[in-house]
Amino acid sequence: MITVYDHPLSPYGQKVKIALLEKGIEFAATQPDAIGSGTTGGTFADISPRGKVPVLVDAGFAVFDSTVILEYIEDCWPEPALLPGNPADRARVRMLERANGRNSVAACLKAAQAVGFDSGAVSLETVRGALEQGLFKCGYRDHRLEWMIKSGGLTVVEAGLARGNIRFIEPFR
Ligand SMILES: N[C@@H](CCC(=O)N[C@@H](CS)C(=O)NCC(=O)O)C(=O)O
Repeated sequence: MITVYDHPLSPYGQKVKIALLEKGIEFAATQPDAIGSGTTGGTFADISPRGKVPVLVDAGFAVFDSTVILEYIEDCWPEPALLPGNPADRARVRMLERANGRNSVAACLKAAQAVGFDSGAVSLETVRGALEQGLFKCGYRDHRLEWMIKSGGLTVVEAGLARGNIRFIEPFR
């Protein structure tokens, strides 16, 4: 059995589940504890050096990063192929972000709706509340930090540093 560590609201997790569903590969999806808090530990910390979802575990072998996972899936289960043979068509597929007509996409959307996405239960206010309680700490990668500074959000970063509700990416363990 394949296990996918993910979160129903993670776009990267959707990529992986959509590929597995398209290929008809059975999997169990599970959510690591405290995702987004910067304090995920245990088995998940061992298999996800940056503490991020998704991670795919296949017979004890763990692969992280959605793009690497998609390549692994394609290598292990080449049929039905998710990429066409022609380079231009392959590039076109790689540029696609959503394909709402597919059952696989609908299944992932349903899982996201089950946790409140689209219903108002998951809103910016919810995220703000989680940030204020320290349950979620906004993670800044280099380009996010650059964007905050360029868009005039330096004071937001400073306030986050003072309140301890932002964090930077830890080096690989
Ligand atoms: N490059 C990664 C990005 C994954 C990522 O940013 N995942 C987010 C959820 S959408 C996450 O796990 N964040 C938790 C954290 O930063 O602690 C991929 O494509 O898999």
